[in-house]
Amino acid sequence: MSDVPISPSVRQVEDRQRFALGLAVATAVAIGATVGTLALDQTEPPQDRQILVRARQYAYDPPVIRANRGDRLFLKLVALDVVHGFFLEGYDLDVEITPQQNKFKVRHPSRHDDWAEQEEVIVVVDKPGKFRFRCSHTCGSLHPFMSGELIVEPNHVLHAGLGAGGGLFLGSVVIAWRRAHRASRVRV
Ligand SMILES: [Cu+2]
Repeated sequence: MSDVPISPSVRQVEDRQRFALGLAVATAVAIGATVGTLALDQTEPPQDRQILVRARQYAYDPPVIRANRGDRLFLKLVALDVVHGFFLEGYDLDVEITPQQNKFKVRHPSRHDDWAEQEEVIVVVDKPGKFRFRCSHTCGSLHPFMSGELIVEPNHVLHAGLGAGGGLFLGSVVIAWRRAHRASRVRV
């Protein structure tokens, strides 16, 4: 009778220690997987993409620009007929493009800055998603319909790695918990 209250508490302490060890291992595995994936991801650096956008009544060529998150877009814009605009939603960029000119005018609407003449505009696409670009300079009757789309793909490699890390972590927690649970039942 006298040793009965002592042995369950010792067992509980041992189980808790075992569970804590399992948890520590699981955490290490998860961190390792994530860090490993990040390191792997860095071996595929973001790309620089040279993109020529031709604007004419009432469309852009290309109508769709595709990139991956982190890429740098080196945009050159030309107008083939009349003055056009290129307002890129989500990236705070507005451009005015005049025919027969190598340079175009660039401004960042949220900064309320003046137009700056540039031969190239660099956009780092750090946000995944779909972003409309549209003509911001009235260019004719169908001007309101002149638009295109920038599609920025997320970094799938990174996402997959984080998912795998999380999955390994949860799996290891479950295994550690079941082992601790089974050990306590065996000894009863
Ligand atoms: Cu236009």
